[in-house]
Amino acid sequence: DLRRDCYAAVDIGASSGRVVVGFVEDGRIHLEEVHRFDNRQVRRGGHDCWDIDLLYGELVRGLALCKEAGFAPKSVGIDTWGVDFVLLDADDNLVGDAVAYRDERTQGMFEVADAIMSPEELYRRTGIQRQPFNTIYQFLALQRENPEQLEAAETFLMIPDYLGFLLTGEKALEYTNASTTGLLNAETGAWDETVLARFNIPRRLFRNVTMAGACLGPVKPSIAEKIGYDTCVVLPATHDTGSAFLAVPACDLPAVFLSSGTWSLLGVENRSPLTTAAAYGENFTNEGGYHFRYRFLKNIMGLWMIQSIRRELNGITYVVDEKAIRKGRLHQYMRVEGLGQEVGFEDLIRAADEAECAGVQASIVNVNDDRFLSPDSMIEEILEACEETGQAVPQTLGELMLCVYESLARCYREAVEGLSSLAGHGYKSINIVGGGCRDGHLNRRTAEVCGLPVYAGPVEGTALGNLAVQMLADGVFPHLKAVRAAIAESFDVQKVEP
Ligand code: LFR
Repeated sequence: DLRRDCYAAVDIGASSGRVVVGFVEDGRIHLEEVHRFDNRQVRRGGHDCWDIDLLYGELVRGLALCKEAGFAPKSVGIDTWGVDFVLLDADDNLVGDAVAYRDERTQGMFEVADAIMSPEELYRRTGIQRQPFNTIYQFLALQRENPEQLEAAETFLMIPDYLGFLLTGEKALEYTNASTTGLLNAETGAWDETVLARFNIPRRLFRNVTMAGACLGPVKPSIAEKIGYDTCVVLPATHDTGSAFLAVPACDLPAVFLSSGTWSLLGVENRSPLTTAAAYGENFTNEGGYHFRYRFLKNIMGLWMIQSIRRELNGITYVVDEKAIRKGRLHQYMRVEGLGQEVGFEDLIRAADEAECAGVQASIVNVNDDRFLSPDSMIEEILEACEETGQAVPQTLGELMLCVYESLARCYREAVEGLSSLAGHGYKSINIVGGGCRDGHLNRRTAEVCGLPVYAGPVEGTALGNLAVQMLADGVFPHLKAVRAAIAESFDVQKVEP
């Protein structure tokens, strides 16, 4: 007997993906994770790219596993990280690769862009923070390196749009993720014609955006056969951060939201975009949200630094290089006592706890320096940054981790201060959702450094937000407020006092 009154969230982040089934029983939301898989970049044509075929394979496998777990979801929603895209030709075949946002191709593109339109004007129009990986800069890189790809292309789809297209044969550009391109007008939510024209980005590639909650279409018969049931694809907030913010059961208002994963996305939800000179100066973004909300937030380097340290200690490189898989160096930090064969996150947290107990004074790095976006060695990059600023260079894993945690927490504090000064009022709490809210050390540092109580949970924030929109679309809940209340009822949220 397959359960039908349930929904599947496919949530793919830069480091892992999962398929989670959600349903409501006795007014509570229940989740069951049916599939989890790694995501990594591959080196293709001289660039770091996403392995889209692999991700699609895992997605379909996850949907098939739903059935094995006793579910035949009514609908499926897909969310991923933002900014990245594919181009399709007139026959809907891929043109070029799905280049990953950390790839170096956008280096130097700020200068190119600034000569076309001042960054202040671009911000006034789009409301999107300046980040080297924004889609607009990827387009400028493509114009230089592969103009023939732009000529051959007929369709621009973002990663979740493309995965949805593979399932249904239907094309749509969902609004929340489209806003991360830096090509939408912040006020109207439509493609900014002036930006497209001035940057010479072909208008024909872009169809009108579709709002989250819309139905993309039924899955193709061949897919239904493969997964063992009929279902349709509903568009959630396909930008993972958009989904994550939906799932925040905010306590102690006004509250700051923090989606904690590969990135730490720290901000608030606004009813209108804030594109003033002051907001530009603080480099806060106005990403499009569900139902006329704006995510006013800042990207902070986040767990990426910790994930990279761990991978490095385990001798694994993030980008799978055809020639040099597992070429990672064995580092002196491997010799730290008590570390097992494979370094886990708990080892890193313990090392930081111990250094803290020993009274180590943390060195501080600017975590948002672009040098940490994609360094060859995260460990060496951090050590170098400490050295260059005349601070103590971490000698042990504990000192290194303490440096990362303290630096992250201070960056959170600066962002909260920035939010307060822009809003003209303070905030009463920080609400953290996503995998990072399991990191007890980070929660504690955050509460202490920011001087605010931290509410940690739910862990599966992004998948929950994805499911929330599907449930709203199906009439399970009347409005977002009701879903958030149900989320608060259904999941443990841990309070950490400063
Ligand atoms: C988080 C995220 C951020 C976006 C970054 C790159 O996973 O989606 O919101 O700035 O990835 O797309």
